[in-house]
Amino acid sequence: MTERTLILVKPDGVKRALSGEVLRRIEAKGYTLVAVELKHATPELLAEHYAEHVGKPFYAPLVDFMLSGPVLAVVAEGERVIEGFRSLAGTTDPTTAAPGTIRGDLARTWDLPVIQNIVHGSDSPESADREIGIWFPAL
Ligand code: DAT
Ligand code: MG
Repeated sequence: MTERTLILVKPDGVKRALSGEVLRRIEAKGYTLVAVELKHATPELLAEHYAEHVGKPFYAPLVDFMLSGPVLAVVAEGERVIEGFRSLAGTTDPTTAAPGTIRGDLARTWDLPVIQNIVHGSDSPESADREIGIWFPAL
């Protein structure tokens, strides 16, 4: 079934000039770009986006990190794109993310209070609907 997902190139990816590389991988896989916009997050927007993580020990450093620079917000469309992009991204910890994935190829673990792993991707159809509404209310 054709679906849409919300992808973010996080501040580490934008700073390292990897936005184009992430878009290239999304397009090379055959997904369609529906919306692409450089945005600055706010604490309020992140509290919605990361609602499931509010109160966890890494939440405050996660917010600081996500506010440390612009993010590239992307809506991509395609057959099973939600799980497909999660697979392209690789697992959360970049040290053990599989080679061939965005996180596995392009990130490593730093001695930081929060994991910096270049990209976000929605994890379910419900999350995708919610997150697209947060980042692209006009869509
Ligand atoms: P994912 O981004 O793979 O969906 P998540 O939703 O569990 O992972 O967490 C959101 C982000 O928060 C994740 O990309 C990196 C950071 N993070 C998650 N768990 C962490 C932990 N135990 N320590 C530090 N940072 C963490
Ligand atoms: Mg997540």
